[in-house]
Amino acid sequence: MRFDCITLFPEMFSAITGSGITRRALEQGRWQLQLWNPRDFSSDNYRTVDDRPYGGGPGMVMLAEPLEKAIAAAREGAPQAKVIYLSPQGEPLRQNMVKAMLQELMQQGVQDGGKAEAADEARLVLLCGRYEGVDERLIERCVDRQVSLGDFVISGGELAAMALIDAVVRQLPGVLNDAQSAEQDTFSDGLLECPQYTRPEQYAGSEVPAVLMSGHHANIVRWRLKQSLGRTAQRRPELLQQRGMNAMERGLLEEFLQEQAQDGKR
Ligand code: 9WO
Repeated sequence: MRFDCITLFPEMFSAITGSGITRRALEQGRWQLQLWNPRDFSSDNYRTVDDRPYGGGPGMVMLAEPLEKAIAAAREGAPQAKVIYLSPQGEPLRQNMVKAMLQELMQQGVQDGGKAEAADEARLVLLCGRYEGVDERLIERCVDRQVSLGDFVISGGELAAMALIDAVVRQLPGVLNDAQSAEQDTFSDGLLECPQYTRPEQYAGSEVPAVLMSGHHANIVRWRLKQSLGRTAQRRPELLQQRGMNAMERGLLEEFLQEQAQDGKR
């Protein structure tokens, strides 16, 4: 699987190539990164990649031509590769979208002959904007999809692109070990994570919940699900609404709320 990023700041991507799970998966050949700097595709001696916005106003807008040339270079040999523009105007990224992207990429890899070249032919192009954005005609001509991480503005698309790559790569088979399994993540079953504890047993006068020290596995599983349901109900009720609950889960949520009311009285 190959990610091609169009970026004026290729050095930033050392954040995912240089550390952690994404680095290990890269070293194992499970994914590849190609970086394309629009400056290398500009047509003047100054290597210009931006200009003032028509209609006036602050800031600069990225020129269409160097970006289109960079995108063409990124797609060479993979005409089916989709182009994603990371922007606050995009569709909100969700875990389901991450999973669908992974599926689509793995499907591309299979169609293009499996095994060796597959890692290369399953390709996603990520367009990272800077300044005030990108000439709209470039978006119309080249972008298949716009994706947003949420309703906030940052200085450019790079951090968002890296977040997207990280989210997809950690879903690849064999990237996480059993203990880290992506199936245990928040959102794998549409719920927030339960609280986590590690040593020491007492910290700043506060104890680890007794059930976690009991060694009673079934009770622990039940407690964790109850906490996840309770947290999701209180912090992200819309997630629980979408997901629904079975009778057992409704009982656990009821228990959570009663226990919380009890704790409140103490
Ligand atoms: C910059 C700017 C400067 C002066 C006046 C108005 C301005 N708006 C912007 C702006 O929104 N720039 C964006 C920076 C252009 C597209 C790339 N950038 C970006 C992507 N910021 N935030 C994102 C992003 C991407 C995905 N999810 C959340 C945020």
